[in-house]
Amino acid sequence: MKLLLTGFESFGEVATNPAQRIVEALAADRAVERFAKSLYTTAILPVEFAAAGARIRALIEAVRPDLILMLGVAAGRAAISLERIALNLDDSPARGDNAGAMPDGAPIEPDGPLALAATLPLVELRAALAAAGIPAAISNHAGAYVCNHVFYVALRTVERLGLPARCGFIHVPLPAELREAGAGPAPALAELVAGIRCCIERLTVVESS
Ligand code: PCA
Repeated sequence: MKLLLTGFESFGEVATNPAQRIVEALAADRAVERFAKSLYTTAILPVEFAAAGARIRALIEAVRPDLILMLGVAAGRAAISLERIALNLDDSPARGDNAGAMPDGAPIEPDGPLALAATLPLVELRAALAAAGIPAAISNHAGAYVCNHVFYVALRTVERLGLPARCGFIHVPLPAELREAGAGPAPALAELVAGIRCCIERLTVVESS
């Protein structure tokens, strides 16, 4: 079983991206590799539409993973968000990416489908997280910024290569340690790490059963 786990570098007002911290923590946790019985590839993607899309495509082509889990931060959310739909849309007319690109409602692939669905068992993952006491919800789409772009490109790449891979995107909130004082309650970083570990465990059990 080959697992590809990705996070993102920092951007805009997010000085430290918790997605990067979670990927680093899990990469250092060899127990994950044991229960996943996996070849475990991790990567931190740039917050740039074009470069991040090219990188996820190249990673999937090179690794040909069985499970692709991509993580990003959604600073305004309070729970782990399991994303349901990737849109064929880059839309960020007021906020540039880390390379300064500000797409204004452009399709990612002019001839691609308008939307694609995650191929993870989202309801099961939400239940597993709830059972572990970790706040989680299903989100119907991942926005139209770089996370959505990577999510869409990953699903298209899996489709194009005909891989029997499960593929999904999870947004995490800004954890308590990385929030400004008074920004409202949030899970601790360790809780987010435990949540993603729980998802990987659940998916690898589902995968091998
Ligand atoms: N979050 C952004 C891009 C990188 C990240 O971690 C997003 O939600 O699109």
